[in-house]
Parts: sequence; structure tokens; C-alpha cells
Amino acid sequence: MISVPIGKPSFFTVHLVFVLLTILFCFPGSVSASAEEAAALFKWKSSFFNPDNPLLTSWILQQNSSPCSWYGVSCIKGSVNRLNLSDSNIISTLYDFPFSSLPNLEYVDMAVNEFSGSIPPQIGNLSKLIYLDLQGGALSNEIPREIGFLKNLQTLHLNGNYLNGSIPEEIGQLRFLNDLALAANNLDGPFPASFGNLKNLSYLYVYDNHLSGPIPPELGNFDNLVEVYMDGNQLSGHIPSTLGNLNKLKVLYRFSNNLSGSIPSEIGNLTSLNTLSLFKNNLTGSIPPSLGNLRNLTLLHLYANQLSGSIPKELGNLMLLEDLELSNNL
Ligand SMILES: *[C@@H]1O[C@H](CO)[C@@H](O)[C@H](O)[C@H]1NC(C)=O
Ligand SMILES: *[C@@H]1O[C@H](CO)[C@@H](O)[C@H](O)[C@H]1NC(C)=O
Ligand SMILES: *[C@@H]1O[C@H](CO)[C@@H](O)[C@H](O)[C@H]1NC(C)=O
Ligand SMILES: *[C@@H]1O[C@H](CO)[C@@H](O)[C@H](O)[C@H]1NC(C)=O
Ligand SMILES: *[C@@H]1O[C@H](CO)[C@@H](O)[C@H](O)[C@H]1NC(C)=O
Ligand SMILES: *[C@@H]1O[C@H](CO)[C@@H](O)[C@H](O)[C@H]1NC(C)=O
Ligand SMILES: *[C@@H]1O[C@H](CO)[C@@H](O)[C@H](O)[C@H]1NC(C)=O
Ligand SMILES: CC(=O)N[C@H]1CO[C@H](CO)[C@@H](O)[C@@H]1O
Repeated sequence: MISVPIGKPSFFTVHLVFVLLTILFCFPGSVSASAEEAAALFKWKSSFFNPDNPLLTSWILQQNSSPCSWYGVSCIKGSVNRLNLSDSNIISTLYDFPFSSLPNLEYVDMAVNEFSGSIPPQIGNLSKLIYLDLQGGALSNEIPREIGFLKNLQTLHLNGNYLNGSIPEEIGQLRFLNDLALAANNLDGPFPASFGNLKNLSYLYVYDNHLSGPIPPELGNFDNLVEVYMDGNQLSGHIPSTLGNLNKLKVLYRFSNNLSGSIPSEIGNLTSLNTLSLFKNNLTGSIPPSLGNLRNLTLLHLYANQLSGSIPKELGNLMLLEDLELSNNL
């Protein structure tokens, strides 16, 4: 207890009151907010299967404790803005994550831990989220529709889990999405119709799932695409010729699918391409001579299809080519 002299206020007390008022005026609620956030995170840690995780010894609760100096936690104005617990040997679920207690969270990197169970629908409460990385865990069940509430999301990595069901239609609400990784899960069904809204995608990784149906034709309008990995699915239909518009595309992996029809000659417009891999599909027709325009190509895999005709002499222009495989065709 601070003992305050009774009677005429001293210079000291007036000064103290002034300082306290200044703090309250400049940071309304900030002290209690951060204590609340600390309590919420601490409670979550207590629910871990390994709450005594040695990396998290800084996560301790004292009176008015602030989480801002804890391992993996960063704050802006005393409120948690970033949580980086990547590769931290956490064994837990997300059921007790304090979704409603961290209103200023923008970056969550919890890649490579042992999170199991499903992704709770309350994930949609983290409305300021820009970055969400939950890759490399043991999360299962479906991707919640509420993911569509995360309207500011630019990076979403859910790859390397056991997620199933189809890609939710609501993903199309994430208009700022730049980097989407859903690879190496058990996702099935077609791309949702709304997928065409994700015009700002640069990186698209959906390999090693059970996705079926056609490649969304809108992909040809995603001008910022740099890398597309769709291999190891059951995608069918034709390769849309609009893909020839993607002048930043460097990598196109579409192997081990069920694509049919011919290789559109417009692929030859993708002059940034360094990797083109379409093996183990059902592609027919001839190899378009326009592929000879892909001067930066180092890898061209077209084997295990039903391509016919001769090998176009234009492939001889591919001076950087290191790996060419055309076997098992007609
Ligand atoms: C999290 O920390 C790791 C290791 O320091 C780093 O590689 C990664 O970029 C960080 N993630 C974010 C979102 O800052
Ligand atoms: C997803 O997997 C769980 C078991 O982990 C199962 O109960 C559920 O039916 C599956 N959902 C779909 C859509 O396949
Ligand atoms: C699109 O992504 C780029 C990064 O590749 C980013 O600089 C830009 O702000 C994004 N635009 C929109 C509208 O999201
Ligand atoms: C190729 O197409 C045929 C006929 O449509 C189909 O029976 C076969 O399963 C396809 N091959 C692959 C690898 O999907
Ligand atoms: C491949 O696609 C064709 C139609 O294009 C379909 O008839 C066939 O069942 C598919 N095969 C597989 C293995 O998905
Ligand atoms: C794309 O390729 C096609 C066929 O190779 C060609 O006719 C067309 O002019 C090209 N478009 C652009 C914009 O380069
Ligand atoms: C080809 O690759 C070189 C070296 O990586 C790069 O400087 C150049 O911009 C690339 N060309 C195209 C058309 O992307
Ligand atoms: C405060 C808030 O946004 N609460 C929401 C958290 O998420 C659940 C599940 O989506 C909603 O029911 C709440 O309204």
C-alpha cells in the first residue's frame, strides 16, 4: 500500500495524480488489456499436453503481467500483434486458443508443431489476421467456413495436415490472398466456384490431395501467379489456354492428374517459366513448337501421356534445359 499524507495535497501527490491521469489519457485500458491477453494466453498454455514446454518458461502470470516480452509474442501499443510459435514443440489442440481475447492479432505463425483436432470456427474472430500458418501439424476434419471472415488474410498455410472435405466456398472472400498452401492434406472435390476471386494469388500450392474436377479457368486472369503446384490430384478436363497470359509464372506443376486434351500452344507465351511438369496425365495431340519460346526452361517433363507426332525442332532453342523427359508417349 502507498500511504498518502492526509490534509493539504503535497506537490508529490499532485504530480502523481497528474502522471496517472496522463497515462490513462494516452493509453486508455492498455494496462488491463495486456493483462487480460496475458491471462488468456497463459490459460491456453495450461491446456497443452506439454504445458511445461521448456521454450515457454517466460509465459508466467504475475499481477498485471504483460505478455509482450514472452517467447514468441510481439505487441503494438501493449496489445498482442504477432504470435510466432513456429517449430516450438507444442503438443495441443486449438480448442482453447483465445480467439476472442486477442483482437489485434495480425500474424500467427504456429507452423511445425503437434496441433491436433479440428480448426475451430472461432478462427473467424481473428478479424485483423494478415498471416496464418498452421502447416506441418496433425489438424483434421474440414476447413471451417468461418475462414472467410479473415478478409485481410494475405498468407494462408494449412499444408501438411490431415484436413479433409472440400475447399470451402468462403475462401473466395479472401481477396487479398497472395500465398495459399493447402497441399498434402486429404482435401477432395472440385475447386469452389468462388476460387476465381483470388486474383492476387502469387503462390498456389494444392499438390497431394484428392481434388477433382477442372482447373478453374479464371486462373488465366491471376496476373501475379509465380508458382502453381497442382500435382498429385485427380484434376480432369483441359489445360485452359488462358494460362498463356501469366507472364510472371515460373513454375507449373500439374503432373499425376487426369488432364486430357492437348497442350495449348499459348503455354509458349509463358516466357518466365523455368519448370513445366505435366507428366502422368492423359494429354493427347502433338507437342506445340511454341514451347521453344520458353528460353528460361530448365525442366520439361511430358512423359507418361498420349502425346503423338514428332519432337519439335524448336525445343533445340531451350539452351538452359537440363532435364527433358518425353518417354511413354505415342
Ligand atoms: C517466425 O519465426 C521463424 C524463426 O525465427 C521465422 O523463420 C519466421 O519467418 C517467423 N514468422 C513470421 C510470420 O514472422
Ligand atoms: C473427415 O475426417 C473425419 C475423421 O477424421 C470424419 O469423421 C469425417 O467424416 C471426414 N469428413 C469428410 C467430409 O470426409
Ligand atoms: C497483391 O499482392 C502484392 C504482393 O504480391 C501486394 O504488394 C499487393 O498489395 C496486393 N494487392 C492487393 C489488392 O491485395
Ligand atoms: C485417361 O482417360 C481414360 C478415358 O477417359 C480413363 O479411363 C483413364 O482412367 C485416364 N487415365 C488416368 C491416369 O486418369
Ligand atoms: C479421368 O477423366 C475422365 C474424363 O475426362 C473420366 O472419364 C475418368 O474416370 C477419369 N479417371 C480418373 C482415374 O479419375
Ligand atoms: C500467345 O500464343 C499464341 C499461340 O502461340 C499466339 O498466337 C499469341 O499471339 C500469343 N499471345 C501473346 C499475347 O503473346
Ligand atoms: C530468365 O532468367 C533470368 C535469370 O534468372 C532472368 O534474369 C530473366 O528475367 C528471365 N527471363 C524471363 C523472361 O523471365
Ligand atoms: C466476438 C466474436 O466475433 N465472436 C464470434 C466468434 O466466433 C463464433 C463462431 O463463429 C461466433 O459465434 C461469435 O459470434
